[in-house]
Amino acid sequence: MKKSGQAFATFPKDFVWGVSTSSFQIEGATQEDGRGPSIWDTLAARQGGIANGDRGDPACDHYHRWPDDIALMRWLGLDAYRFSIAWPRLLPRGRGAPNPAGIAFYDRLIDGLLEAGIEPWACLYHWDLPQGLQDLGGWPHRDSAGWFADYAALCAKCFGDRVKRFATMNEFSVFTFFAYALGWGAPNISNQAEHLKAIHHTNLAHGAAVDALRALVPDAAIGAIHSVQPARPQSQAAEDVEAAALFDEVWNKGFPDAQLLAHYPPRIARLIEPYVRAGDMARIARPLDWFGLNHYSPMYVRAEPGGMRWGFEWGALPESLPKTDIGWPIDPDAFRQTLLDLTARYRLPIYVTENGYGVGSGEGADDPRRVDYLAAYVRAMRQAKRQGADVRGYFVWSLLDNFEWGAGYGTRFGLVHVDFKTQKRTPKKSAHWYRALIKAQ
Ligand code: IFM
Repeated sequence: MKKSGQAFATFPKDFVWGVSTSSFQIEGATQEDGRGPSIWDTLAARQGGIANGDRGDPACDHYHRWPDDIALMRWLGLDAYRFSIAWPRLLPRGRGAPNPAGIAFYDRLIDGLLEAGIEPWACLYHWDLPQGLQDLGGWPHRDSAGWFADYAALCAKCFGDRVKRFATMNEFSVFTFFAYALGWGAPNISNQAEHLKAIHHTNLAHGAAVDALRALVPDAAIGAIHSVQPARPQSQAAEDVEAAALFDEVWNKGFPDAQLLAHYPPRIARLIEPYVRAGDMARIARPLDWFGLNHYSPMYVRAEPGGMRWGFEWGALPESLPKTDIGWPIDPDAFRQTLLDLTARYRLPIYVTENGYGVGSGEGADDPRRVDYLAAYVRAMRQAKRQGADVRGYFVWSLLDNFEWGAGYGTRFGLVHVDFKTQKRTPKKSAHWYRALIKAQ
């Protein structure tokens, strides 16, 4: 990887520079002002659910410290901020009577962002399903599409006068795969039939939410956010190549193909058929304005009968590739290629809604490896743009060190260091680097 140096890649004036976060990972205050429990609260309360017994409190206490966090964003010089709305804050049981205090929190946040000249990009779902809806069957229940559409309509009515960028969900493939194939993420159920139903119903929920948002906020630019990491076989053995092709459908293509091309990729299509009703694909494939890409690194896969309920397992990583502190391969050229491939396949403007560098533990504000990683990925994005990729914006994951799901507070992705005991925020070297990059545009 080349060193970051001082010369910054430059981008058009209207290129959007931002950071991303999500509600459960930063807000804390899980029991305050009428918020209901989410499936991640339930998992965290279970013995051994999250590393170190960590929970959604205190996270970054963003629920109270949002003015400080907006000040940090302003200091960074951001154009936009992608956050997610906590469904259980607005609708404590997932449906029924809205919670005015939850709505008021996002009103304050959105108004604060607009006053600071930062565009709010709201994602409606970043994995914190209300536990009340899980109790009714969660995403494998077909009614979940309607529950989500009603919640989307509420968000549109409350915030659509000021928010004009909406994403329906973040990383459909990841939260369904972790929950229903690996049994690792909430609600922690490992069962392939449930996984297939969850895939189809989150796709239906997406389509229904797009319709609700369009009807209520006609001038909104609406997208969905996908995790796309090139799937590579561990070896050239036929079974590993086939395993990587299947993994590619489950992780990368199952959702955007359904939403943008109106069909499932072939291997999934055969399995999901029992759950698809007449007219469903048209309900899912509603016109969209942009493609949200979360990209970190290529993934290596090998065949393993029965592995992860699908017949594959994580493969060995090539020795030759450098890795992040948490062992993710560093390969900026894979990012460049992904941007070109997505432009060709889906023909939508792409916003990179996540890219970042994770560190296992013990990191302070001195993070030169994160700076090198981000600099190399931004350069690769510039190259992809020159080669024809329609990429219009870039959001670093993440503004703050935060709750990293199953790893709890042990893994840090922030540009800004958070001391979780005192809640002191300290911009890292990477924050200074990102600020200078934005200034140089
Ligand atoms: O923290 C997560 C985020 O919630 C979804 N995308 C990947 C990030 C890093 O693991």
